[in-house]
Amino acid sequence: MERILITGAGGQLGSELSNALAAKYGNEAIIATDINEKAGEKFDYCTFEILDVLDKERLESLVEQYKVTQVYHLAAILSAVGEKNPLFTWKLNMDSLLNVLELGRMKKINKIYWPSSIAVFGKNTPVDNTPQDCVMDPTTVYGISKLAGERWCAYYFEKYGVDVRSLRYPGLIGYKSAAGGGTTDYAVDIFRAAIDGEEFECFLDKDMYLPMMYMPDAIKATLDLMDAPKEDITIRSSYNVSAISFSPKDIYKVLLKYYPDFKIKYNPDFRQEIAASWPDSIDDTRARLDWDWQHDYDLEKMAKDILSHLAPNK
Ligand code: AKB
Repeated sequence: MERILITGAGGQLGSELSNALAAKYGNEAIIATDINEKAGEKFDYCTFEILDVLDKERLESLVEQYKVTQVYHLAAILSAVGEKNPLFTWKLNMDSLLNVLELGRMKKINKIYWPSSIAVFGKNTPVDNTPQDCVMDPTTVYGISKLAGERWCAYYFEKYGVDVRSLRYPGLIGYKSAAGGGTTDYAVDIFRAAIDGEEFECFLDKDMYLPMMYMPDAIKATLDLMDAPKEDITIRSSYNVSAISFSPKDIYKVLLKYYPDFKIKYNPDFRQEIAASWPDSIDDTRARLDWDWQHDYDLEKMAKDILSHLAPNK
């Protein structure tokens, strides 16, 4: 029986991925962990443990206690927040990944999932249809940690045979939990403002195109990658995956169809510079060839789905 430990389970991706993994493997298979005790409120359906991912001994003892077979290591500090404390971001993002990879090397777990990001790309990366392999010169500490992490994943696979798999997520858009600390988060927050009838202040320029993905597609990509036969996985650093690309102006136009009085004002801050260093769109041919990746949601379909689930707060 699989026993799956998820770090950072209380986060935007973690809460939905934990649910999807519970639906697939059964509630008793899931050990959701988070540093934040309050996150436990989301996990009445499965085991929940407090875990600081820098605490290597506790991580190892949880793995032994619950006979864990797979770790989904999601805990990380994202791009915008990471710039406020670069050294701690590096420490948290890198040391925690190495703690998990070491469990793989010691054969204490069989499989690892670790997310990378489009933040691995930089100013000299081709902007359109960014290839899997190209110049990568990230400008944020988050991006640097993801690029180094990708190399560590490939290293642990090649040297020690650790079955670690990874995706370079675009901006992820969900409505079930708040986003936390990313440059792409405006595309999550704009829905709440539209529904609540508030003017939205956008921290990116109106024409700032970025690759994005609706959460159900991100969950599907993750589960498909983890299910793929080992021999089909030809990339052990991290796969490009893509779904949609849009700008703040594009998403605003879609929301106007539902809320004709919705107002937006553009007030770009330091996140605009981060976004400008990232690609507009991603070439994910390898994911499509290796494990049949296909996305389901475009911008219109995503917006319709999100708005059908959200109600005004007031
Ligand atoms: C961020 O904006 O930092 C993240 C990401 C693209 O990895 N959403």
